[in-house]
Amino acid sequence: MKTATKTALTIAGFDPSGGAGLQADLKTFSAFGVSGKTVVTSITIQNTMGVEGVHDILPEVVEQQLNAILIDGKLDAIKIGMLGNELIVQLVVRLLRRYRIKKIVVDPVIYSSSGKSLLSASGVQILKKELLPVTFLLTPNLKEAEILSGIKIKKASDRIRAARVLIKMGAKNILIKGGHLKGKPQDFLFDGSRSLCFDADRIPGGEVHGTGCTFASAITACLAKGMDIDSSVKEAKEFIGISIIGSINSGKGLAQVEPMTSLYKNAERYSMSQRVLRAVDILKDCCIGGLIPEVQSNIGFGLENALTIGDVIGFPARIVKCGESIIIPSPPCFGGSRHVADIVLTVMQFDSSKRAVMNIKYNADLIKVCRSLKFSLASFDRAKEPKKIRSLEGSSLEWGTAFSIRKCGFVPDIIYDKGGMQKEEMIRVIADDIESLVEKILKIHRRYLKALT
Ligand code: PXL
Repeated sequence: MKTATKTALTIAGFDPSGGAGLQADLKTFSAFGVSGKTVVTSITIQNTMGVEGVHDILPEVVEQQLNAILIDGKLDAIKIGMLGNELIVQLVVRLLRRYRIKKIVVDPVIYSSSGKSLLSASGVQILKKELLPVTFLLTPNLKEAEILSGIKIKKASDRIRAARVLIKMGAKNILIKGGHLKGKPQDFLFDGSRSLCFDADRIPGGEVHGTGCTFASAITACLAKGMDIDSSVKEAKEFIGISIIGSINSGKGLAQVEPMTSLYKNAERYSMSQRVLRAVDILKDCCIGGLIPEVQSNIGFGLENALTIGDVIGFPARIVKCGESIIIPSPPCFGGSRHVADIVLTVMQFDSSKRAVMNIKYNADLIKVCRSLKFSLASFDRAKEPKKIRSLEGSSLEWGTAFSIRKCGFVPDIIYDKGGMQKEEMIRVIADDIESLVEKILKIHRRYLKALT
């Protein structure tokens, strides 16, 4: 028999576009390995362009759904999102009280991103009066915190006043999300005596639909797994960042957060390491030792949307010349090749479809070979690197790569330089992916061998 995993329930609205509400919540629970259950409170009519209509479910139908789930087994945590109206708020509170569930996260959904009301005015009053006293964590955005507390939040210090009011109303913990304030998005957690701020960098791009639901569900999943509130918020914050970076543009309106991003990324990581291992096996079999420079070679292959060195797989102990062939002293890993990863990340900023790079030795014959293969080439001169950049460790290759691409007008197949003070001259071969990189390397290798004989 399958062992029971942790379970979480979401009580929320249905969004046909799949970006927010129940669907986002369920995906998020799954991404954390938590088994999810869903009770629908309202059917919204919406797509990526906004909410057109709202049809609340009959209160007795919500009650029957909730009862069916509550009698069926233990829930480790509950997330509450859109409730629609006061009758639904009331019955949810009544049932939750009866079952004495402790870990209740309330995302007080009042308006949609497009401004449509998702909770009636009297629903807001009942939420304040009856739902907050059973709430373990309330996760309002700034506007919701203002509406519920009656306090205008203009600056960071207003948050604690609003949070105090909400604690007085009965919620045990308040997390006021700062995503809509100017500057760095900072979330503010308060338990009545202790406060904690969570910082993150603002992710470029416009507004993304479904972030509130996904964030609150991620916290709920962490709480369900037994994590404490601080670690739950921290982990959920990381998760929502990754899910925003992976957001999907599937319609004519807003992009939608993608809670599966971290799972997709991990699956991609696994398949990439397999592909890279296969690639070096081929390079080994083809005895490309003659292409390896004094400082040895490395390969970098970036995840789709790679942003940091940790998103680029490479060989921590490089690819080492061993006579005519090569050896791999240690297996590839993400974050394993700083220099080549710097090149991959820079290339990807110009053309995200070019994700693989390998450095090979430079000589005039090899440049001739690359030209004869009709590869596009660009070069940079290390002596021309601005002093300011040279003093920054690790930035030379980024500068040289960006310089070459700008000069060329596109990402070429080859970027080379003739070295500098204690820097060996080098050729970097650039390709879409690891397989086409191997193809290019082997073309160079074969023609180079021919040229030598
Ligand atoms: O993001 C708030 C929200 C929550 N739940 C549902 C929604 C929306 C916003 O549109 O549709 C169902």
